[in-house]
Amino acid sequence: MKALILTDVQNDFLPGGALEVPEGDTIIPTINKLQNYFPLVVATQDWHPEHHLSFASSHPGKKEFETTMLDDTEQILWPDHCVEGTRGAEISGKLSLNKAAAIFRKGIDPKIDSYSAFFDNEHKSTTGLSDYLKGKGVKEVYIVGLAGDFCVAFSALDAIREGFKTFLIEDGTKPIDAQGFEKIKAEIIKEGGHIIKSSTILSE
Ligand code: VGL
Ligand code: ZN
Repeated sequence: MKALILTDVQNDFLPGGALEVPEGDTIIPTINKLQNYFPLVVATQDWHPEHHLSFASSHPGKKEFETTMLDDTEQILWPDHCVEGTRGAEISGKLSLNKAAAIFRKGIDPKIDSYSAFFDNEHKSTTGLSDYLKGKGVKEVYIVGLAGDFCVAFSALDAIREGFKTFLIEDGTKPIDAQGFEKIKAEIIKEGGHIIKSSTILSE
């Protein structure tokens, strides 16, 4: 069984949003088409309380996109984004959600960030997504959404570790930083993941 994971297609990650991904909106028509080819579709939502520790505004003297240490993990300090209940945190109205069986929220713990759809950045707590997928007999996961170099890539790496055959659909995502994306794609391949194009699926 195959599952498609729609990662963080939220207003704040789209052009005009608080943490916009360049051309992030251009992937939405592709993602909408892809959904028809999967028996299971799930979505994720970055969902932070106000004053989340991943926000630069929570660290006086620090600027956006600088880093700091949170516990023993290096944390990039982001603009305030995807604050629970705000319009920026809403999934884009252009994304079809009719086929989505469930939405998994992450980043809820005020003190720890969570890029991956599966675990927080320190692998201390799970979102429940892995057990959910395994419970449905999923063996292969296909990942799309935003941002390619963060939540999409981290989700792919965790999916591999969780034992899923893992595919990142390259034209179903856009990165914040193109160079960082190239690096982490190489890591995904090294770990046994696959980078594919949507045409492989849409022509089936
Ligand atoms: C994301 C940075 C901070 C993402 C979420 O969805 O890729 N990136 N929070
Ligand atoms: Zn976030």
